[in-house]
Amino acid sequence: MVRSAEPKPIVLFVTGETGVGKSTFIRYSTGLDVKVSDKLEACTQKVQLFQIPGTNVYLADSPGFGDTYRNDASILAAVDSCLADTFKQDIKLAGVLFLHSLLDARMKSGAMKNLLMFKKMVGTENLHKCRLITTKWSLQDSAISEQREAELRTNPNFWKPLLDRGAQMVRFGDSMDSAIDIIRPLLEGPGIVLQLTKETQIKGLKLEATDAGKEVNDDLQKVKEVHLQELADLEGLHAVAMAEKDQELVRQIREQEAKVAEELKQIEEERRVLREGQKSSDGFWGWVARGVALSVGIGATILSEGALAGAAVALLANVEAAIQGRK
Ligand SMILES: Nc1nc2c(ncn2[C@@H]2O[C@H](COP(=O)(O)OP(=O)(O)OP(=O)(O)O)[C@@H](O)[C@H]2O)c(=O)[nH]1
Ligand SMILES: [Mg+2]
Repeated sequence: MVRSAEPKPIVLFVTGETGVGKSTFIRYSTGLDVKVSDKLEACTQKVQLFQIPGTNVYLADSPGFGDTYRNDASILAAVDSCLADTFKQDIKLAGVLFLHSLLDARMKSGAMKNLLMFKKMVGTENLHKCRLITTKWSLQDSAISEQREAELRTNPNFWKPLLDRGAQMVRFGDSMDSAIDIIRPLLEGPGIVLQLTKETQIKGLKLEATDAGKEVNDDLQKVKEVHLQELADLEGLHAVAMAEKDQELVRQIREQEAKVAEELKQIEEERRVLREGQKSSDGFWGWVARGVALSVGIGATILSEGALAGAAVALLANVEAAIQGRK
């Protein structure tokens, strides 16, 4: 079996809004049976590693940030923990893949939120190692996709500033070849340390003091204020309902108050995560340090030993040969 010349793992971080096709991209890249969502709700819940079989290349699949506050702090903490451990273990982060689906006519709030978080986590100096990947080309007329692609490229609120500073825009063509073509050039050259990692690991900042953490914290604060106002309004209504002895209305108000109180509790929990971060006993790459075989069983099982996984090995072997040939 062909093995990479480098003994240490090389990792690519995969990010983007829920449902854009992160897991699908990893499925194509690795030939592994990565769980893909078929519903609207988010499928990938935590950061997971997938190895391209027979190589030392790993893809870190991460959950998308929501367009509400819900789990954003927990997601950011999980991402920080994975990247921090990658940094501490001196494992090469070869690049970041930011995926975006072309199916939506407009940039919705979820897409904008993920773009903003991407910018704050990565840092301008690392954009040359970032690929902005458009997905789902096969699901609609290519003229529509091309029009949306052009808008992403030229609009200063979307991808233009990132492209101007070194990021590259690429199309994902629903195939293993296409995925490997995107990955291949990133494997060369030195790795990067993301802004988020520099902030937490080098400057020693708490998550809440990082650029990305501040963004999440601001969102949490805004939602908290809305909920506190809601509680105040409900209290007023409650008094009226009591005066009118409207038992049914009182019951409904109490129910609503309990819901808002629960939301506020969750917001406080998310803020706690931002203050304290996420502790992982073993570290993200602990299994490598312990000498556990670089198996494909970390995130998934091989889809098909022969066809897909074999193709990945062959493609990456070509990559390695090409890199070695140039040295
Ligand atoms: N044809 C096609 N379908 C895609 C592509 N990317 C994603 N899909 C479909 O879109 C849906 C969501 O894809 P996932 O890969 O689960 O998306 P995700 O980004 O991992 O989503 P979360 O894990 O929820 O964050 C699935 O039904 C996929 O089959 C693509 O490039 N082409
Ligand atoms: Mg997923």
